[in-house]
Amino acid sequence: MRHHRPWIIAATLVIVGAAAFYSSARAGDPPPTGVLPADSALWNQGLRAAGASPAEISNFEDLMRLQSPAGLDAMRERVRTPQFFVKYLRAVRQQEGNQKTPKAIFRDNMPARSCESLQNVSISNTTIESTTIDALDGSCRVTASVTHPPAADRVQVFVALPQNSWNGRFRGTGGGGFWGGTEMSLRSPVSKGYVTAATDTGHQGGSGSFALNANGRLNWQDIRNNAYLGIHDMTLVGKALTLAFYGKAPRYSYFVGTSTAGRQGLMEAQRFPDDYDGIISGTPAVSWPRMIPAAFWPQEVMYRAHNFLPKPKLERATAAAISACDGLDGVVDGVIDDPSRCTYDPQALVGTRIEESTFTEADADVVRKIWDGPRGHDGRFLWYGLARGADLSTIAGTGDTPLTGKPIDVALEYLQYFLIQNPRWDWTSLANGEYELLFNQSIEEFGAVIGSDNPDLSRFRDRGGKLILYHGLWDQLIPVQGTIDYYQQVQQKMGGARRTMQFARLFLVPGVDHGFIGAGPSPTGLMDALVSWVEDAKATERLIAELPDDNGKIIRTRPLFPYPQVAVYKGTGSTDEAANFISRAPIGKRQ
Ligand SMILES: [Ca+2]
Repeated sequence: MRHHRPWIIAATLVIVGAAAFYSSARAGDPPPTGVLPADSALWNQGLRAAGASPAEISNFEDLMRLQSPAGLDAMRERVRTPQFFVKYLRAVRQQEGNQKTPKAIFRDNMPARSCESLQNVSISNTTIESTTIDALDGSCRVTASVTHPPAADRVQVFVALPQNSWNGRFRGTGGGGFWGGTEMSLRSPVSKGYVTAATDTGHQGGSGSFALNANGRLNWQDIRNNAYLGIHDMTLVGKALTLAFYGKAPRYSYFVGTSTAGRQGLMEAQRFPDDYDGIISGTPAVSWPRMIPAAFWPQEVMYRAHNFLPKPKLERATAAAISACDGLDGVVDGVIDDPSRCTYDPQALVGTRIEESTFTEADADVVRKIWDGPRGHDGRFLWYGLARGADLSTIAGTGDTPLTGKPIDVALEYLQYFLIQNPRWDWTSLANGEYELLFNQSIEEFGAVIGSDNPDLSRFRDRGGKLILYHGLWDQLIPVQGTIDYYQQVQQKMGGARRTMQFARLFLVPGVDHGFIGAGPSPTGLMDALVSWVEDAKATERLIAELPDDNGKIIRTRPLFPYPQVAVYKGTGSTDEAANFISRAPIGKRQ
């Protein structure tokens, strides 16, 4: 657990998904100012000292511009952590998978016309709002907006096109939480020669308030835009501009992202299978209408029990589960490789002194219910809980004196705006049994629009599409079991495990959280693996995960094999070296 805390902090900054989940403005907060804070000169210094490139510094500045005043305050706290910028950069580069720049496809990869002239490209229901040359990387930047008559909606699309050394490919990016996406995601892909695009999916910012219009009624067009249309619009506009700019369409198209972007990737494979040749869907927010209310479940449990647990108790329960189950995988390393085999019960902690208080039977009951996940009045299964080992304090957040619940924004706002449909709703008015009714409503009202859990990927498969799914087993927001459940449904629908492996593979990553950070090594090389699979028919047989120390030095590597295979220590050699682990089918696991 030594590396857990600082890396989580870095991860919150890195992934727009996590950034939105963790630091999105609360309903009452002033909106982001779009202006750089006074501290930015100091932060630039820190970044430069840590070895940041101008593009990386610019990305950090963009991220700061997206923060609300409250978000900036939180950031000032985080920046004080020792070695913060070293860790931040390491996590940024890790998230990018330390990917290579893929080889250029076309001999002639220069634009056929000026950036400015893209202003005159005609795309149906689309207005080109601006064209500029980016001062930092020299790419042609186009902002466009798409509408869906008769609705008077506006989906903004941001496209970056390399002015030289286009690699012949298109790459779509996605968002996090309620964010559809941001321009900030463009810098890294365009630097590797991709034409790349992002979209706000029809609303700005990270709040769920867009779900209601001025009259307090559901804004269905914006909900659809956020659920699935915005990413498709972005893809069509991005490809049309590519064709116009270079005189040729992209040879290959990829969509890459985690969290909400992971959900968006699955949605593309299901609804618009012609959009992408390859999709990387990390820690996907699949089954959103179940998963998001499930992120409120710990608050429902604690509120119903009149027993809010302080963070040290939650942390103790997690630590106790890890030490009880660490060795089940044959290596004592602070990581449970297969949490589904860990049945540690918090009853064992009852009577333990934790700081100022004692762990009680009631505390054990709360922790047990959080691990089990949401259940209905008769014990009916509603959704999965977090795996043992995952940090509980994110969705079971508490604070203040006397101690009270601090629901995570994305879950609270979903209840407020989508389900109760009242921005002034107070969650502590939730009646007994109401949670289950809201859960049912969520599935029935929004399942078809935003669920993205249709297992029929035949159209995507039949056109040669390839899908890499990956998920950290200690995800503290999105229960990993939901992704396993979805993948098993795909296996059933698509003709079994072997046939599914031919186009879709799932990699589970032990000991890492929603940002792929933790006591376990984080996966690398995902983008390179996908490009090889799509373009050279080399399926991804394994990924290598790496664990850095606080200075960014790699101190452990492990292989990751496609589900349901697991990495097992062969019994000799260092457990810090991937070469000493082999692939094995788990015992007693259904496939
Ligand atoms: Ca272990």
